[in-house]
Amino acid sequence: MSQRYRIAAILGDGIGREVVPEGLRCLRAAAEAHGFELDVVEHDFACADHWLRHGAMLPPDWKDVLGGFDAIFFGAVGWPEVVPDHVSLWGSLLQFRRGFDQYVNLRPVRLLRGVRSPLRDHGPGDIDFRVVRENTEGEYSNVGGRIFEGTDRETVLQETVLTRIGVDRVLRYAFDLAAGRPRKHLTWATKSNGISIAMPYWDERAAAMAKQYPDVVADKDHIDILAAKFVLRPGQYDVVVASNLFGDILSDLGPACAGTIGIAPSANINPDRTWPSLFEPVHGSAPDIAGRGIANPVGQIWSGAMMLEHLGEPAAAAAVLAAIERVLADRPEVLTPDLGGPGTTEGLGTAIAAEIAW
Ligand code: GGG
Repeated sequence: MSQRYRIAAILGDGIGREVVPEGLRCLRAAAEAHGFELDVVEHDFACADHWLRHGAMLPPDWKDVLGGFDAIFFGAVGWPEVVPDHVSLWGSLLQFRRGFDQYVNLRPVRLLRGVRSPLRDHGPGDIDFRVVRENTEGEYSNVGGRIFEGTDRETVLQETVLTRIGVDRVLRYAFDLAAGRPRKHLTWATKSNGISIAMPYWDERAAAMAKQYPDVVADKDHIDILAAKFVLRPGQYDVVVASNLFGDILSDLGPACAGTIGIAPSANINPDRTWPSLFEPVHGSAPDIAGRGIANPVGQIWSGAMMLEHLGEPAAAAAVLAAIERVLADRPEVLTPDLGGPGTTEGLGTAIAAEIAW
């Protein structure tokens, strides 16, 4: 009997509603070609429409509803005309990351064949690194408040939260990842000269972890110069580990250097496998282009490949990525406008699915 995986699909808002169907199209093609089954259940929460109907982003029993799936395939969240962005994010995606202890956000950055980098002198293969973003604490703490509101003493505080368990577990994941890669190089992002309590602690834990990995060449960069070096010399990076906010920024900047944020995938991983992991493109809901059928589905499809890898289908995952690369390189007529082509979301998704099935 063939292996069967239960997948929760959440389309979310904006272009999430356009790219998830293309991701599913490609996943189904991969399942057919590689002899496994996908049991996909779509959920209509974690979107502005759910907020309008119920006054909340999620149903109260969301954890029971999603907790039994093998993985979650997520689009994008955010429709600021209806729900303030911090409300929609804290009401959905951040609940999933925390509730399912998805403490690693793995975001590959690769310059693929067929994609032009805005950086001079960079071609396919020249950029290939992984951003490991801490995903459950740090600057995304929701700890703080406002006092003396509406007075001239109005004061706003928001704390960064680092726990020893939280820092060590994401560092360990990143060092393990670096140890398994040919270059065995890890850079940790910091800002310990300015953020004088939290970041020296982050540095201390990273330096202690480095001692346990003598084969990994580990160094640190302050976030400001690290961002500059991503643009100037992205080829020097291999694994970059960063706090929640720094990792979020770096994992948008990296793919922008590698052509377009539209192709960037991510995996919100619960490495202990006690809860489902969640796979989503790095990009958001992009209200400015939503509904026009021109969003790039590659970030969603590549996230699907990461999901297959996580589920234990590495051959199918590799086939999806190879199909993406072939279509990007050889089918300029189906590429979406962010890639310089005249194509549509559906056209690009269909072309990649056909290539997987071939
Ligand atoms: N597909 C990802 C998405 O919807 N992102 C919206 C967003 O603002 N994310 C912030 C984050 O990843 O922390």
